[in-house]
Amino acid sequence: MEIRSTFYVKPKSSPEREDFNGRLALKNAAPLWNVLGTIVPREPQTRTVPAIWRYDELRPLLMEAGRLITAEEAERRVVILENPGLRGESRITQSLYAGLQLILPGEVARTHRHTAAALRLVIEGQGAYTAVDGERTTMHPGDFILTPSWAYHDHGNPGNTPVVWMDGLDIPIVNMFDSGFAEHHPDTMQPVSKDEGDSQSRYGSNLLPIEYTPQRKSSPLFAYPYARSRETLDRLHRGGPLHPSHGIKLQFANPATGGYPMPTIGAFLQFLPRGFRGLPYRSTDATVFHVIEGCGNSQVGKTSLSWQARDIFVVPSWNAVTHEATEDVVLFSFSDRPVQKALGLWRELEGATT
Ligand code: 1HN
Repeated sequence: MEIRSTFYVKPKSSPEREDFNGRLALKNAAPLWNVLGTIVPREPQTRTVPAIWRYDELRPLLMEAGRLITAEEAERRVVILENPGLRGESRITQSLYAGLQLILPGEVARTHRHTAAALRLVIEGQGAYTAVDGERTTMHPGDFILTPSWAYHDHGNPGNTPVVWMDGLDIPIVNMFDSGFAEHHPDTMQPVSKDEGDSQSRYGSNLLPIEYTPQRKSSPLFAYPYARSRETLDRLHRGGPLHPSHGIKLQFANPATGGYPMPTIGAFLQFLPRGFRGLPYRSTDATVFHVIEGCGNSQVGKTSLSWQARDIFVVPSWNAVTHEATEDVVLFSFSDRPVQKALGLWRELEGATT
């Protein structure tokens, strides 16, 4: 990688130094002074680039995948969204994976679990379910659904329309630690042991089981229905005020702790009224946005991205972003913010300059 930082200037090369570097290389060693500015940048120097995935362009390809391979053969029929700066790495940002998953009427995606945690944001279709911990949740467009680390999960579509959702996983984080495990459940469809809505009643009604002690690091509420969060945005919009960069922006919460829904992934929902022109904002958590409603454009660093409902776009770490809404807009987004905060790394800045 080219050194763009002014924090540290790479020393000049000389035949003697090159010879020395060559002899270090033979011993699996290298001089720090040639890489210091790259590995310790003055500010983030990411390979992740601003990018957009237009649903209108990807949907026909996803439906073609539906003819090419079954959910059974694929295990999960997913088209990975790869950042153009990170091709071949199965990631949309340095730390996160994203994909578009299709499940056709009558299909099931068999039960498995893995240490990587997942979120789903439903994009289109009705009548599919995802099952976690013995409870099925029916998926509706805009619903935000969690699959915690090491939780058995399967999907099925007993309805009669194709169902598509965005998957977001912390795979690059898990793999950075080489802590990935996965296994199948003995049953294709895990046994249903709870009524639909059980976790919603138990944890999602401003009440908790008496003396509740969290059983895992993720939210015990694994579905956040869009109908409820949309109504919240609507009420808050009527009450104002708007944040100058974010409009009305909320974070999804673990009702048992008030913290993020998962230890590795934070998720957010925001409303931008028609005509909104935000001020620039930057943060160190590269963020994946999905447009639930409306259209507009975002200036991301030097790149202008115009988007409409169902598109997905990425704002890399420390890139200034400015959102504009040409209609009333609802944006869902997710990032590794909980990890950065836990490690004391997270920074944000309002305004375009450092
Ligand atoms: C996975 O288990 C799902 O359960 C989706 O729907 C995408 C990408 C990589 C690894 C596991 C799912 C995945 C995945």
